Amino acid sequence: MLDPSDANYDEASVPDYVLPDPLVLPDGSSVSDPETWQRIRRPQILALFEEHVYGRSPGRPDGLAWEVTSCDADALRGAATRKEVTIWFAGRQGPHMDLLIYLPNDRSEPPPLFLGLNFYGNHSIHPDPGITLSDQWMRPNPQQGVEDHRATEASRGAGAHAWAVERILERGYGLATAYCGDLDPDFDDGFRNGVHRLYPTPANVDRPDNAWGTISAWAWGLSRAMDYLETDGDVDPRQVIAMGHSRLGKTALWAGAQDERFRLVISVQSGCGGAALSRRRIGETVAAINERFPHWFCRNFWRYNDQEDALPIDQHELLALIAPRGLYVSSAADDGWSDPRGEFLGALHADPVYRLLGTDGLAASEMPGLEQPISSTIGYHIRPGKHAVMPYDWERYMDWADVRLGRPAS
Ligand code: GTR
Repeated sequence: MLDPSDANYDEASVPDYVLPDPLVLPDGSSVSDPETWQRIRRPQILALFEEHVYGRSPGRPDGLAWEVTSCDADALRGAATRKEVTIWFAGRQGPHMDLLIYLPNDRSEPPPLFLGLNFYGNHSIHPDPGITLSDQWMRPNPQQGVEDHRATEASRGAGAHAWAVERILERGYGLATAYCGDLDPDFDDGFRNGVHRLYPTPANVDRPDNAWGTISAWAWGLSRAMDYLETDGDVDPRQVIAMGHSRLGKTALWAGAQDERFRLVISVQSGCGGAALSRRRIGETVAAINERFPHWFCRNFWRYNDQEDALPIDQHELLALIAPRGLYVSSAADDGWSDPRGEFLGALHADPVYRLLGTDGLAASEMPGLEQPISSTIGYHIRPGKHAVMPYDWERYMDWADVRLGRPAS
């Protein structure tokens, strides 16, 4: 099984490849106006990603319901209002997602808000003792205080380094997050748990090869959070920013591609199956990701293990599906497994679609140096260091979001 220690990181080994052109229709004619993109080409590309990569998701379920389970207007020493909302997917039983929301108390109107899934439960993002401790299954991780697949009191705040909660609030943004395992626990169980079980195939043995995988289930959850946020008068639902790191960055991109309610989308080192071009075959490859995480994508994606050139799309076209909405791709220099150059090139090759739709696209033709952020409609930065979300990253996302949302620099 190919893991990060025996992958290829040599740029010289990247094979020659030809990327599919998002602005060419199957009959060979060009897409030369926004209307043809929006009406014909965009749905075609979206359908290809559903069919060949992530699998097809259901829409909003009829049984969707929610309940605000706690609200503290004096959280974080008075800086924030903290709400917890349970979102039920099939009536008030069975799978549900617990959404944690922080809103800055220093606000005159409903603020824009970052929405992203977390890896180890809402209680992991901040030591705030008022956050309900998750009782869901967790991946084993002693550093996160996880014992026997469950969170413990030691889990509180164990992932806080990745969430600049105080800075987000100081800069006038809200934050909403939910545990990805509420939607689908991150292991291969044949899709019997999580939200997949609400949509069973006969005996779950004849799952179609385009049935939704785990990343699709997580992305679906972001849309269900959005369903709720649209009803919460304390946030501005037109200014919700989907963001995520790594596997949850792939998730944010796929959610943003499918659901045009997300105003801005931020990918943090999303790598293979995220912002990085699959055809480069460097760092994590399609075969490596499918072997290590057989549940993340749809079964059809397996056909492209070591056959990347046969893919009818590449990941720049996933990014193009977000156009003309703002998209920020960020990389880390020591994270070769995510292929930083491939992430930049994904953004660069989405640029023609962004320009067709009347935006400034990506204001760069070469990969910038370290800590030289690009702040066009497609934003990008690469910083020194490893696979992580750092305070530097958050500051750049907020600088960029301030521009995209027309807010005064904060
Ligand atoms: C790795 C995986 C990557 C990335 C990462 C993460 O093991 O190979 O695709 O998603 O996990 O989510 O942290």
